[in-house]
Amino acid sequence: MDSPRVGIIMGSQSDWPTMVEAADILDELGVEYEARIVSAHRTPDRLWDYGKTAVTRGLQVIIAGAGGAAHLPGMMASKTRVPVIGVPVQTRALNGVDSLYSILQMPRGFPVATMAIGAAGAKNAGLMAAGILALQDADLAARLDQWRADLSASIADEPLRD
Ligand code: RP5
Repeated sequence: MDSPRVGIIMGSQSDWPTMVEAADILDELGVEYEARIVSAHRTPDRLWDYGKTAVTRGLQVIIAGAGGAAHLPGMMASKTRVPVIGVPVQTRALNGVDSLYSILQMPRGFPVATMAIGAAGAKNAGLMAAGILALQDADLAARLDQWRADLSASIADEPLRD
């Protein structure tokens, strides 16, 4: 099996129903990935090791999802130059606005590409990762172009009437 080019990390098992959207679209596009639970607060040493070894393990994009005080994407961006795409997981208390602001407001010098809150953000994170990899991978670029064309073709010209 090829080594993963994308790392999908999340703060908790409870984030998986959101982050599976990223995994599913990467499966559909034939992109190798790994999925790991890495928590900024609960497993900081695991976060440190993951970031420290990301480049040497061949990861080219990291998708990081977390909710609430969502420090995982930003902390990962501080530890590796591998581009980090952040997914704000929807929370019960504040609907994910807490996650969004936690991920979005990075200090200058350590960017995180922040997606929309929840499942749409996770799916777009997968598509964004594929788009980055497609810059150097013509076969993947063709698959992504086809996926986009299929989506466009599936949109009706007119709304269905009741
Ligand atoms: C964050 O706390 C996780 O990313 C998750 O979204 C949130 C809640 O975690 P659990 O209490 O469900 O494990 O660290």
